[in-house]
Amino acid sequence: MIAPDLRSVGGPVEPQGPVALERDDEAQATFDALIAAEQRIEPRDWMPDAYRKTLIRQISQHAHSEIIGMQPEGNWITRAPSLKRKAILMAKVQDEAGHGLYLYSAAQTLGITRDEMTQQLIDGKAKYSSIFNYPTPTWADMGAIGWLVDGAAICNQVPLCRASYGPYGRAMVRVCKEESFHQRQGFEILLTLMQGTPAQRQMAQDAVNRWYWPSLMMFGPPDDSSPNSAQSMAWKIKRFSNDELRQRFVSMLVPQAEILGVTLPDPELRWDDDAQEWHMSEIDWPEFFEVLAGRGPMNSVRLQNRRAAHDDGAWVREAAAEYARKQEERSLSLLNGAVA
Ligand code: FAQ
Repeated sequence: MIAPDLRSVGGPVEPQGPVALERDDEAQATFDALIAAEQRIEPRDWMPDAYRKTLIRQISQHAHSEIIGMQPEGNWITRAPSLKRKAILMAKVQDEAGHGLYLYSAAQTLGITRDEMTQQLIDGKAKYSSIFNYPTPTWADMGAIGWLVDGAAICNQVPLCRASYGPYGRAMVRVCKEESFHQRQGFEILLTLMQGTPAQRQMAQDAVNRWYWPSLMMFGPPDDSSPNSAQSMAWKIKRFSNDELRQRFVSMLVPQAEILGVTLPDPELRWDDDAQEWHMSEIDWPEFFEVLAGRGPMNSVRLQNRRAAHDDGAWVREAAAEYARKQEERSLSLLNGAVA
C-alpha cells in the first residue's frame, strides 16, 4: 500500500509577517506529521533549521570518516601478502571512497557545498570517526579492521537505512551491502591467520587486542553523555541509542570470536541475565576524548596526508573544471548554430 502524501505545504511564494508565521507553523506541522507517519523528508520539503544542521553535521562527519578511513588500509595495499589479497584490499579501499562520495552528495542536498565540507576537514575543524586515528603496523590489522571496524559500521548503519532523511537512508542501503562484504573479508583474513603458525595466530590476537576497544568507541559516548541522541532519535535520524548499538555489536562478536578462536580482550565480559545485557569493563573514555580533541596516535598524520592529497589533486580539479567549461561552451555554440 502506498502511504498517503502528507505534504500540503509547498510552492515558491515567500509570504512575510504574520502570514509567514502561520505558514511556518503549518510547515512544522507537516514535517512533524511526516516524521510521525514514518515517511521520508526529501530535499524539496520544508524542515526545521536544527534538523538540517544536525544532518549536515552527521552526514559530513560520516563522509569524512569514509575518506580518512581509506588511509589505515591504504597503507597495506603495496604490502599485501598475495595478488588476490591486494586486489581485494584495493577494491575495499575504493569502496570506502565511493561511500564518501555518496555521503558528500547526500549532504549537498541540504545546502552545503563539497568544497565547504572539504575545507572544514583539511582545516581540522570537522570531526571524523575516532577509529581511524590508530596505526596499522601488521597485516593482521587488515583482518581486525574488516571484522571489527566494518562490523561496528554495519551495526551502526543498518538502522540508518531507515533514517528519516531520504537521501541519507538511500545512500546507506548501498553502503551497508558493501560493508558486509568488507566484514566477511576481514573475518576471513583473521580465520586464515588463526589456522596458521603460532606467530600468525599471535599476530591476529594482537590486532584484535588493539582494535577491540577503539571499535566499541565508534558508537559514541555513553547515552547519558551523548548530547545529540535524544533529538536525533525523536527526528528518527538515529533509531537506536549509542549504548544499545554497542550491546548489539558485542552480541554479534562473541560467537564469531569463538569461531575464530580469538579472545576478546575484556576479562569482565559476560552476559548478565538479570540486566539482559552484556556486562563489560569501563571503556577508556578519557582516551576517546583525547582522540576527538585531535591528540590520538595518528590524528596529525591522517590530516597531513589528506591535506597533501588535496594539494596534489588541485591540477585535476582545475583540469576537470576547465574541461566542463569548454564542453558547455561547445554545446552552447552548437545550439546557437542550430538556432541561427
Ligand atoms: N568519533 O551526541 P553524540 C566506517 C562525536 S564509517 C568521532 O553521541 P551523535 C566505514 C559526535 O559526532 C564510521 N566523533 O553524537 C569504514 C558529536 O560531535 P559534535 C563513521 C564522535 O551524532 C570502515 C559528539 O561526539 N560512521 O567506519 C564519535 O548523535 C572501515 C557527541 O556524540 C558514522 O559516522 C566517534 N566515534 O552520535 C570506512 C555513522 N562518536 O558534532 C573505512 C554515522 C561521537 O556534536 C574503513 N554517525 N562523536 O561535536 C552516527 O551514527 C552518529 O553520528 C554517531 C554519534 C553514533 C557516530
